[in-house]
Parts: sequence; structure tokens; C-alpha cells
Amino acid sequence: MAYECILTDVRGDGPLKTGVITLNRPKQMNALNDQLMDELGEALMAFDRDSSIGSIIVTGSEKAFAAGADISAMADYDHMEAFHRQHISRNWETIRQVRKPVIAAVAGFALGGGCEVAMMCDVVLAADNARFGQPEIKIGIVPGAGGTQRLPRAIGKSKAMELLLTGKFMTAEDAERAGLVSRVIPLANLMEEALALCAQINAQSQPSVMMIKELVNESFESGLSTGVRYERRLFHSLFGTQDQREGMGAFVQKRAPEFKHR
Ligand code: CO8
Repeated sequence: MAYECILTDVRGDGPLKTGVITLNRPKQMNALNDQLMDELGEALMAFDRDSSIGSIIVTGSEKAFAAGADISAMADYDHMEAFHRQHISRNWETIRQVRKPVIAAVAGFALGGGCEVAMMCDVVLAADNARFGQPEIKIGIVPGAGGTQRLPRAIGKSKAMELLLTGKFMTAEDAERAGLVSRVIPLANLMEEALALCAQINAQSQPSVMMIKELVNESFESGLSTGVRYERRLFHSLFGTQDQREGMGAFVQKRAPEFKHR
């Protein structure tokens, strides 16, 4: 399918490749309109279905990962339009259906819906110029795609409240200190580092990769006891796989594993 608001690419030279999705509405700082969110969802699901892809990177430009939902598209909505037409809600959860790891490589602004999309990803890597925030309060609304839920889980209640209640931005360094991002990387090296991380993930046993993602998100997005119980069940199930036998056998024999499902 031809996309207008995103670019897609496949990178890497191992048996499993990395799907790269670049948000591409440069004039609007990658503001997330309906078409972009539709295209992002389709590209994510296409990479998820593709058995030659092991992981996915979502990135933006050097100036903006995404400066939020498109305010000009929403400005004249009334309550019924926002609710009934499902215009701004139907396509925001697709990213959560993806089973493969999704890495957000964030440079520049990740604000409002942009910060929310980054938080829906499994790992967030930040360029040193990245700025995170939920400035919805400044335009008379509240976050609508998980910001009030995922931000406190990511950085704790007090820091999240301060950001949410003031709309101020967080630097990449502060975001790393708070645990919102896993690493800060010089802007020029962001994609190289993101691709290197994906190559490391792609070399692992893919059922384990997908189950770890499912397990972490199960607990992160629900209660701890449910997550721990779920973890026990999937842990047991892996003892029915060849990769478990190979992985543990290789350790005992002091050699590198040759996973079948990679
Ligand atoms: N929507 C639409 N256009 C935008 C947006 C946006 N979110 N952000 C920037 N733009 C546009 C500007 O209007 C401007 O366009 P033009 O050149 O035609 O005037 C262009 O991008 C460049 O922006 P600026 O001139 O403002 O550039 P600056 O460098 O001065 O500032 C900022 C950059 C700080 C990013 C600034 O543009 C800004 O504050 N943007 C708005 C940030 C914001 O409020 N984001 C939250 C939006 S609301 C939201 O995300 C709710 C999500 C709910 C999802 C619900 C799903 C169910």
C-alpha cells in the first residue's frame, strides 16, 4: 500500500530484519491525524505478519517524533463528534496489538499523543534533543490515549502529576533519570543504536521475545498478581519448545545456542 504520512523501510542483514516506520508530516511536526494513525496501524500490522521481520522501529524527524494529535483537525469538534464518530479514538490502539517488539526512536518533540505513542512502544530510546510532555492541559483538554495512565506507571505519580498538571516538557536526560526512556543517545547516532538494539533482539529466540513482551505488558497494563500468574503459565509452556531444550542444552555444554525460531 502507498502511504502518504509515513515512510517504511526494512533494515538489517541477519536472518530476521527490522521494520522501520518513519512518521512523515514534517510541516506539522508529525502531528497525528486520522490518516497518519491509520497508516501507522497498517504498517505495524504488516510488519507483525511478515515472518522475515523480528522487531520494529517507530521514529520521526530530527525535530519531532510527533508534536501530538492534530489540533487543527480536532479544534471544532463537539462532544458528540469526538465520542460518536470515533474519529479520534478508533485507530489509536492498533500498536498494542503488535506481538513483536516495537522500539520508539525519539528525537525532538514527543508531546501529547506523540508521548503517548512512544509510551505504547516497548523500549523508548531518546536522542539528546528529545523533549517529552503531556501539554493537553494548556489547550483545555486531558490526555486521551493513555497519558494519565502510562506516565505515572513509567515515572511515578509525583513526577507525572507535575508534568500533567503544568504541561511542561521533560528533557531527554530527565526522562532517562525518571525511567521514561531506556537510554539517551547523541542525535547523530540514534538510528544506528536503535538498529543495533533491534539486531540484538532479532538474534534471540522469537517465541521468548514475544512472550516477554506480552508478559511485561500484561503486568504493566494490569495488576501485578495477574501478571505474575500469567508469567508462570507461559514459563511452563516454554518447556514444550525446541528452543528451550537447545538454549539450556547449549548452556550446559558451554556453547552458543542455535535457536530454531529466530
Ligand atoms: N497539531 C497540529 N499542528 C501542529 C501541532 C499539533 N499538535 N504541533 C505543531 N503543529 C504545527 C504548527 O501549527 C505549525 O504549523 P504552521 O507552520 O502551519 O503554523 C508547525 O507545526 C510548526 O509548529 P510551531 O511553529 O509551533 O513550532 P515551534 O518550534 O515554535 O513549537 C511545539 C513546537 C512546541 C511542538 C509547538 O508547535 C506546540 O506546542 N505544539 C502543540 C503541542 C501540543 O499541544 N500537543 C498536544 C496536542 S493534543 C493531543 O495530543 C491529545 C492526544 C489525544 C489522543 C486521543 C486518541 C483517542
